[in-house]
Amino acid sequence: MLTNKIIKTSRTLKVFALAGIASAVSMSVQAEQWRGWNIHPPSYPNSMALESFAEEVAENTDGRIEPKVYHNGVLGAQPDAIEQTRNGALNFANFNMGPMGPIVPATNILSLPFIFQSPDDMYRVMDGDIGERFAEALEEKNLVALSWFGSGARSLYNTDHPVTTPGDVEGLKVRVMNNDLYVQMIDELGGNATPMAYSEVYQSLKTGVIDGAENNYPSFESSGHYEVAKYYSLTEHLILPECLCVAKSSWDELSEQDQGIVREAAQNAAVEQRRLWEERAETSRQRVLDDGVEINEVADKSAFQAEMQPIYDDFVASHPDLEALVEDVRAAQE
Ligand code: BDP
Repeated sequence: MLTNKIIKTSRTLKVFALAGIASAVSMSVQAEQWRGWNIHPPSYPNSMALESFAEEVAENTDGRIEPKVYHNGVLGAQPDAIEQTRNGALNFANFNMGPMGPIVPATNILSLPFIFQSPDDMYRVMDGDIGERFAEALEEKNLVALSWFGSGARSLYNTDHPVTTPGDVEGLKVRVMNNDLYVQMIDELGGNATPMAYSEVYQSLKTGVIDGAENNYPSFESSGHYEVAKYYSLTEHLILPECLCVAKSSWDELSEQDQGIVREAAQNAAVEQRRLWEERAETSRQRVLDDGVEINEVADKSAFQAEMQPIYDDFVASHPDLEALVEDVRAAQE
């Protein structure tokens, strides 16, 4: 009887011990579920690139990290998503540098109108040492920028008339992204700027709360704004980089090996995004033209640039520590 009991007990212990090992093993292979924020619909170049990133990370880490992308801004507006990624509630995201300015002042340099001469110049600058300096500034605010996406050039559009001179902006109510710099930008042109979430722009255009906004071809098209705003004027005043950013807390938890995998996947995603972008910009341009949008060139962009000088002056006056970086961004394009 007694021996029987001992045998039984030791069997039970063995079973517990095995269960313990099993749960330890399953804990060590338990996947990190990463939630990723994305404002665009699934067919947008950035979205497709984020999906490839997620897939490559899951595959190359053998499922240790399982990123999932939430498209269409369902996880919130961009300024909120930036905060959530900074505090680790979200793990990764594709952010535009426009709404980043209020949090990371150095990135406002990228929002100075006409700071980049072309998207290619922007890529060249961001892919080099200067891009590293922006990445360091982001990291100080708990965002690890692993690669840079493109977003073409942003131009003004409205429901009423073509814009060919700064005077044509006079009195227009223009939606801008959340950044005081853009309020000043529209003010200098004599318009009235309204910072507003991207998701609210369509309805606001339709109901006349605003007369116009500004964006690149793919966003102008995919958001449906072109259905309402029929005048797209090629001011090309902003050429903004976007990051594939990971929350610093998520990044710091990774082994060196996994950091390497995640970084490489982000860089591959940027290559893909930039390629897809080229195609999509053309498709979107064609689509809005087919829908009756009038696209006009702006022959004298220097007239718009001249109006922007106070923004540069004020920026440097309030951020003397950033003056050198402004100069370096400019000099890198000479
Ligand atoms: C798009 C950007 C997106 C911005 C949006 C906007 O890719 O990140 O949120 O513009 O205007 O071009 O808010």
